[in-house]
Amino acid sequence: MINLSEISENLQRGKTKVVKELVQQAIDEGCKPEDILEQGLLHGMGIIGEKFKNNEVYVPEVLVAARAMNAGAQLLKPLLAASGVAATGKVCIGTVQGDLHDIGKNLVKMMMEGKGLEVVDLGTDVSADTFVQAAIEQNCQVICCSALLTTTMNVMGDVVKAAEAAGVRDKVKIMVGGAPVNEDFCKSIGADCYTTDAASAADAAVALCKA
Ligand code: B1M
Repeated sequence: MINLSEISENLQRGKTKVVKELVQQAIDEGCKPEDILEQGLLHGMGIIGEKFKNNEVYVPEVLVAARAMNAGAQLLKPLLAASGVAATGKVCIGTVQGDLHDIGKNLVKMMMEGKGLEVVDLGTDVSADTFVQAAIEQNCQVICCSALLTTTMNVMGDVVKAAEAAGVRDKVKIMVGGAPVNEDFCKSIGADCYTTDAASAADAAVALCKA
């Protein structure tokens, strides 16, 4: 039986091929996809994050770890989405302007799809106007903004203002999340909902679409 810490260790070393093999092995052995994600992939990414902060590893190491993380997560996607039922709403999601971090955003997207939501992925470095235009043109009930940098989180406030300026603030809900964001920040910019992680973001988006 596979030890999920092997996935974490190989992710930290950026061994994409090995990570994919181990994730597949864990799936085949019947491990819960949530456990593979939390105890394998996210655990490894968390350690890389700490080392990055302490200047023990640098951007190239983080990038290869991120690639391994995404490759492993792709294998889990159909399993995490397996509980999905008929679409319960439509949302758009992106990482805000100036910010290229997309691992968390991709996880949020995956969980939302797993709940049956239709998700329009706007990618990274998304301007406030692009979020709002996409929501209008694609008829999204919720705009989901992710930010990982203290220098970019303020773009979320611009999204709220852009929705007001476009006259759609009463028609679209705005959700925010990402490591530097919290409930107080969410309230201060006038957004509708903050959640800490991908699973609760998906639950909250479903609730907002139903409301
Ligand atoms: Co960057 N980076 N990075 N980085 N990076 C951080 C964020 C940092 C905290 C590291 C550090 O120094 N401690 C720091 C930010 C400091 C700050 O602002 N206070 C930082 C920095 C400084 C930078 C650069 C400026 C470094 C440089 O160039 N000198 C640069 C900026 C580039 C840019 O964006 N313009 C940079 C670059 C990079 C890489 C490209 C190397 C790479 C990104 C690769 C990629 O995403 N494709 C990278 C990475 C990987 C990280 C760390 C190590 C890991 C982030 C991650 O993916 N975590 C990160 C350190 C850390 O977080 N410990 C760091 C795993 C992911 C699953 O978690 O994204 O938090 P997270 O998502 C969670 C929740 O936050 C939540 O759900 C997710 C899962 O449950 N969530 C939402 C996210 N979005 C949500 C939306 C919601 C709800 C919940 O509703 C809509």
